[in-house]
Amino acid sequence: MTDLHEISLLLQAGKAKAVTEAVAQALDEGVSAYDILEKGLLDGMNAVGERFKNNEIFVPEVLVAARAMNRGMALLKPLLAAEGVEAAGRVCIGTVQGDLHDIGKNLVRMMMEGKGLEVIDLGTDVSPATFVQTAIEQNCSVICCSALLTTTMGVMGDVVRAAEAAGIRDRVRIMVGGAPVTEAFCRQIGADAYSCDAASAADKAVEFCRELADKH
Ligand code: B1M
Repeated sequence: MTDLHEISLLLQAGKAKAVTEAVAQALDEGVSAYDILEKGLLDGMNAVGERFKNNEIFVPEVLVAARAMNRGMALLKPLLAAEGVEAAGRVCIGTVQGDLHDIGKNLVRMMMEGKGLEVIDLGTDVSPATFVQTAIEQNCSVICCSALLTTTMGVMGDVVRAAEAAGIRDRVRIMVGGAPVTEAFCRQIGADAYSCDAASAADKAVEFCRELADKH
């Protein structure tokens, strides 16, 4: 019988092939996709997120763990849909217009997926209109903006204004992050939350999704 904690440990070690094999074996043995997700993959990714937050591991380790997570998830996704497991919420994420840095944004996306969120990745160089249009059309609870340049971080303020102009400000939370972004900047532009790292961003997004689900 596959030990689900073993899947968590394999994921933390970034062993993508071994994770895929262990997930396939657990499914063969009749373990539910939900249990494999919760007690194996998400448990592992939560541990990775905590260690990353505490500076015990760094970007390369997170990326290999996230790759292992994605491989395992690929086997589970169709089954989870069939089991009726609902995502913890839906968010869209992108690097703002004029900015092509995406390593941090990808890490944030992976951590959010690791928390069970459905993440629509808009890529880089994303205009305020695209963020807002996606949030409306895909019914996202959170818009997540990343910026790495002092010359592009101002676009985050344009995203807030575009959301206000579209009349969705009461039902969509706007999160910002990236090396030059600060808590004070977040407040100044009227965004809802600043996170300094990927793990905190994922925690905050889950919190916002829960809050909005309770409200509506
Ligand atoms: Co660029 N670059 N770069 N670059 N680059 C910086 C950002 C820079 C600080 C380097 C420097 O001069 N010291 C500087 C910016 C200066 C400034 O604005 N003050 C700079 C510059 C100037 C430029 C160009 C203009 C250079 C040029 O062409 N003259 C150019 C701009 C291109 C463009 O975007 N239009 C450019 C290009 C590039 C590359 C293409 C070569 C490459 C990007 C590759 C890629 O991303 N695919 C690149 C890189 C790699 C860097 C550095 C070296 C590393 C950035 C990185 O990936 N960090 C960077 C210098 C540095 O930071 N040491 C630099 C690792 C990543 C994990 O961290 O993105 O901060 P970070 O993400 C963190 C948190 O910030 C947070 O979570 C992540 C994980 O904890 N986070 C969020 C991020 N987004 C979040 C969103 C959230 C919440 C948290 O909520 C929604």
